[in-house]
Amino acid sequence: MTQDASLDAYWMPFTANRQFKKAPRLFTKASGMHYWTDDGRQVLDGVAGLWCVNAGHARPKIVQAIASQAAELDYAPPFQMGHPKAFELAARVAELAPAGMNKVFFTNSGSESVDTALKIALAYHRVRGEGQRTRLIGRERGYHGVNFGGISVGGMVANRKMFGAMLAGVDHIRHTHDPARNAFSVGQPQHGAELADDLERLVALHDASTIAAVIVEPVAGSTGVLVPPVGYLQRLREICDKHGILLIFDEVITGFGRTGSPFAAQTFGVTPDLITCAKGLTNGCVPAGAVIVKEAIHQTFMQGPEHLIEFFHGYTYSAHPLACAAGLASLDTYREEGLLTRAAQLQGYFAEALHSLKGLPNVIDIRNIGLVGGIELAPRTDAPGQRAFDVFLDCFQAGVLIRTTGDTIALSPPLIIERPQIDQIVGTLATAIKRVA
Ligand code: PXG
Ligand code: PLP
Repeated sequence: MTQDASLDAYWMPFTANRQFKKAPRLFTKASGMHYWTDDGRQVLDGVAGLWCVNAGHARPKIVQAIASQAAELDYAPPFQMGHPKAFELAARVAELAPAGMNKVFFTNSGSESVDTALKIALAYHRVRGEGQRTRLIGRERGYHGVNFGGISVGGMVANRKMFGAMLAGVDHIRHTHDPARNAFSVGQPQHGAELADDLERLVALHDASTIAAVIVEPVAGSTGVLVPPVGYLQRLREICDKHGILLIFDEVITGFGRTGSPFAAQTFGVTPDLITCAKGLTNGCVPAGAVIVKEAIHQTFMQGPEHLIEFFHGYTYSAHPLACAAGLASLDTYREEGLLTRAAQLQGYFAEALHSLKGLPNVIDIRNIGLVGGIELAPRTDAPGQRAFDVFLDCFQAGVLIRTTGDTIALSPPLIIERPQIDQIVGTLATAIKRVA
């Protein structure tokens, strides 16, 4: 098949461009749990767009809020100026966050939230007179977006290897994936809390006095849905406290209800010092992200002459009026429909459906928490990722959108999903997995 010339100019992100343009997959409409393709086929959304459309698509209240906001106040400069909805949204986000985390810095994406959080951590230590704490610690297999800070602390080799030295002074603790002990765990795996002690190894190597912060995803998403072992995050918190290291939870995927609470911090009962979020903040409708910060950290910055800028950072589009309007309407929708805790109610049914795939050809692990699931397939010899991608194509043809990363199939449906739709996703997947050799 030759390529359609009208598709030429767009260099697509994280896409096999040449392959895609020979057989394009285009969505032209969305509503509720569904997309429609350009050839009019309905596709059930098993991934909430890209882990972001938590209340489902084209929700009237959100659509209306964005439209009215565009007409009323299209843009307001965020530096030395404000607009009411920015303050309102910050307060609403703070209300949802764990107690004591009540300051909110706005960005436009998860990647920007991550780089913002890392900068807050560095500046915080410097303001407190511990400017030698410059080291940032990530985790193997972590995904923290694509900006230089995020790929430096990130732990996915394909996202790092092309980009030189990245940030200096970064190290990584081990990942928690341990299929030998934990394969097919339902919910949190039992084994691996001790992997948090790997941070002690880095403290012994670098000395705690050089370490500013540790960043982890409470549930790793992009790398294939890795659920934290029981006790792991608690132990990480204890070690950070012991050494004065800030703990950053990257909740870009887990934020806004994915694991059954507003934030995964609440699901797992561990409060970090900073939370990065994006995606569900605006139900994916307008690009936006945020960093939620503990009161005491923010307070540390609020000293010196009052006419001075406390933190030299921000984006032209921080707290964009359209994003704030979309954010407020999204939070209203989540609240009215109980969506931020709905995953807790559905997770038993979801888990049972997912784990029914155990025993199908090539299925080597199944992982789940809340309304997120990972089904790992054995890679084909010499063609890693291809088997899962073929399953993705098969499901797409059969009217279900899933996501693959390597040979793991990831599911994270909109939180409005109903049980028959869970059955449809898992049934379609089962057929595809059996068909794809
Ligand atoms: N941190 C985490 C934990 C994420 O999951 C980002 C940061 C970056 O967010 P932005 O908005 O800059 O994309 C993410 C994003 C996938 C996939 O393949 C996951 C994400 C983005 C794109 C693809 O599963 N997560
Ligand atoms: N590059 C140039 C030349 C700029 O003037 C600006 C912002 O004014 C930026 C980059 C950063 O853009 P943003 O604030 O949208 O991140």
